[in-house]
Amino acid sequence: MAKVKQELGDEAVILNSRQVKSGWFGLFASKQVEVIAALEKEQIVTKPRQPVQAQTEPKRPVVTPPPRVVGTAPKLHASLQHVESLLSTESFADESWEETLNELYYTTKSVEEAERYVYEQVKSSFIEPPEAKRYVMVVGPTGVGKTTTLAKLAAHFKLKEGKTVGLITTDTYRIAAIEQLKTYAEIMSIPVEVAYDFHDFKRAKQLFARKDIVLIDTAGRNFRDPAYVEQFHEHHDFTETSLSLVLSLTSKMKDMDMIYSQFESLPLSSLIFTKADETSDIHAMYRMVKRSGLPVAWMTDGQEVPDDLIPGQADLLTKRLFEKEGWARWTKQGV
Ligand SMILES: Nc1nc2c(ncn2[C@@H]2O[C@H](COP(=O)(O)OP(=O)(O)OP(=O)(O)O)[C@@H](O)[C@H]2O)c(=O)[nH]1
Ligand SMILES: [Mg+2]
Repeated sequence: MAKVKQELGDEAVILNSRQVKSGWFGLFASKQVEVIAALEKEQIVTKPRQPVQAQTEPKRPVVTPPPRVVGTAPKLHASLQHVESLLSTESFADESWEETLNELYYTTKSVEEAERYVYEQVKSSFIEPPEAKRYVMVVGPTGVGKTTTLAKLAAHFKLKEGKTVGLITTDTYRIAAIEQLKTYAEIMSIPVEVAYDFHDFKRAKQLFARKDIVLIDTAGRNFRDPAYVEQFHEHHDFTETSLSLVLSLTSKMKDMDMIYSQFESLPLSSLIFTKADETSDIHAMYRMVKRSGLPVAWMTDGQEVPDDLIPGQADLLTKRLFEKEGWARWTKQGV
């Protein structure tokens, strides 16, 4: 950096550096470092720097690099390091905003402008969630927080929206699962029906015929059975059912991808992300939204029923994502 600054001035940035070998067929080779540095975009200078090498070694001819390293994503200006660290995560691997960001920064010299660009890109990927249909069903793997989220939703619809609510659980594998939902329902004075099969389910729906909204809990393991999935399609009318896939933000990206593949054949209408409080990387949400093209109905950030529930509005999700990334400044500025 000192050498670069000496030649190009304080404004110079290092675009790329790599080790190069010299010598005949590797003989007498010594380690050298080739550095590509630049000033303003218009005046990119790609000049091989004096290779850094031991004093005792003879000088080697300098390797002249091509004017621009094709196929290598341009790195961002040093002032945009926090942006670069976000973009280098797996969730943003498919995006190529670096060039635009550099251009924006070189033209405006404003970190805020570059931040605003990323913020707006992320925000525009979140589709506003449609209003919940009369039946709201949650699906997803074991332990992601389906039942807890359903209890939060029951409280939300009853207390905040003043609706009449009914609960149906089709998760009958564990007695504890039924008890869990019944306990929440009792506290909120909401009726619960347990459906052991599709026949029971139909009956439960009839019992709740006069409820404004009916929330349905499911067991993740059912969806591993192709016969169940086939029946599931037959027995549910998805014109009146919002089907939400629940994903935990604490899952590894690879696992989240796999879970999504397992459920994507269902007529999903939205995603629900849970456990935002247990991870600092909530940007996986961005990747799943891009992959599925689905809106985020809700996000949850704690075990407290009914408090820890956030509506899936684009501005709230984006703000939350950047807060978690430690870009506190964004929220203060209300970018
Ligand atoms: N920290 C945190 N914990 C949560 C959140 N949502 C749910 N949990 C916890 O996650 C655990 C599992 O939640 P459940 O609601 O039972 O999950 P489930 O998907 O219904 O699980 P199964 O019915 O066993 O498939 C419980 O301890 C919940 O309190 C959240 O947003 N944040
Ligand atoms: Mg459950």
